[in-house]
Amino acid sequence: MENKNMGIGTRAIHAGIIKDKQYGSLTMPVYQSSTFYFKSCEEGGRRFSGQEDGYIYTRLGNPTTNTLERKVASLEGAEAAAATSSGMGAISSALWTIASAGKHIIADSTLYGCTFALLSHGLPKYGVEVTFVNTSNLDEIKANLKENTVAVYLETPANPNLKIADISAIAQLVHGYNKDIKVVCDNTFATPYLQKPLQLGADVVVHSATKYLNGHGDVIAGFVVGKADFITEVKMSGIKDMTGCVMSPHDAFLVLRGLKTFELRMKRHCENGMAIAKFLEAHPKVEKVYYPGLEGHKGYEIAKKQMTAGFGGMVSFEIKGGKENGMKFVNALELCTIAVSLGDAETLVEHPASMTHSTYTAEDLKEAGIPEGLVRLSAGLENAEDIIADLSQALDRI
Ligand code: LCS
Repeated sequence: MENKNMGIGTRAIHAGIIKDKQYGSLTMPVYQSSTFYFKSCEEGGRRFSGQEDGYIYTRLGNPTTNTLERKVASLEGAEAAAATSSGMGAISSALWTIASAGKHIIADSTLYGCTFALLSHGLPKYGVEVTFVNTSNLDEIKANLKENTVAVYLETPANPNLKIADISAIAQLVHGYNKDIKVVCDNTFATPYLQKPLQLGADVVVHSATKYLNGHGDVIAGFVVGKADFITEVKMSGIKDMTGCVMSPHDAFLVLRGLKTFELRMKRHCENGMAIAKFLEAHPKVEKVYYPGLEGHKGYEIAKKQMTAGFGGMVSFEIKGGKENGMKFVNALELCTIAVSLGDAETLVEHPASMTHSTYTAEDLKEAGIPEGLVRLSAGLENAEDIIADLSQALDRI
């Protein structure tokens, strides 16, 4: 079933599904098989040479995984998608397909930590040059575009400070300079429920499907999404030969199941995110709230333009009194869970200065733009009043 005019809730359930003719199974079965038999050497030959469609080996394709890829491509309004075993698998497979020694990438300086590590250490080790800029400032991108630039990489909203970049303005600028440069956008925080970067002019979308797309905290998974030719290249080079980071059929099944409630979950995440952000904004013990749906947020106008159905479930905020009070607050939470990751049914909270960035000195934190009292919260699916009651009692105990 493929009808681009249907709503995202309908497509999250039906898109990509080919009805099971053998047994009439409602859900896509898990084809938990590493390999697929051929009737003859001749048939095997035709499959390997591409003369005949059909499965060969699960690293090259699998019916359960391919169903999920068609569904995610439909959600992003894209020609094709490649499923990977993690978000980092998606990002590294995409960037290794695009870049090679001697090429140049422009990346935003606010990125998920492991993406930052890939761009600052991993790729340069093999001769790829990377320049970090603030992609919210178009002049910084313009000043760094060069003849060998092959990609501009960004997250919006960005992890962890929810900085917003203007996807369509960036795509126009970059493609005006050279139409072959790929604008790559990590859409993990917004998801296609809120934002479709390809329709805004980006060339490639990457996802950590570990988060909202699966939504149940029981899978590590990722996607690369874009034009069919590029996705074929990612599958045949970036995934098949370079990273090998193929998604398992069982994980594909879990993400297919998670996506059935995608629209319902995203609506609730957004409602809870907004209610929490408003509560925190009015609280005297909170210095600052970073939520793109608040009018005071630097990127509010752009977020309103490009995030069409809400502002997401991620809220970062700064507790007055620095690291000590940040830790006191997080340790006092009873309903909210102290954990990294995001986009799950449970509200998850992390304090970068004492947890993910605990090796940073006070100076390092300042340079990375992470205040010592910063707390990152992923609004879950609980009732907003219960989450807020927990935040309130923990703030009272500081
Ligand atoms: N992109 C973003 C924006 C992320 O937040 C993450 C993981 C990744 C990519 C990588 O995806 P993975 O390989 O884990 O599926 N973010 C995490 C976080 O903020 N806490 O724990 C993981």
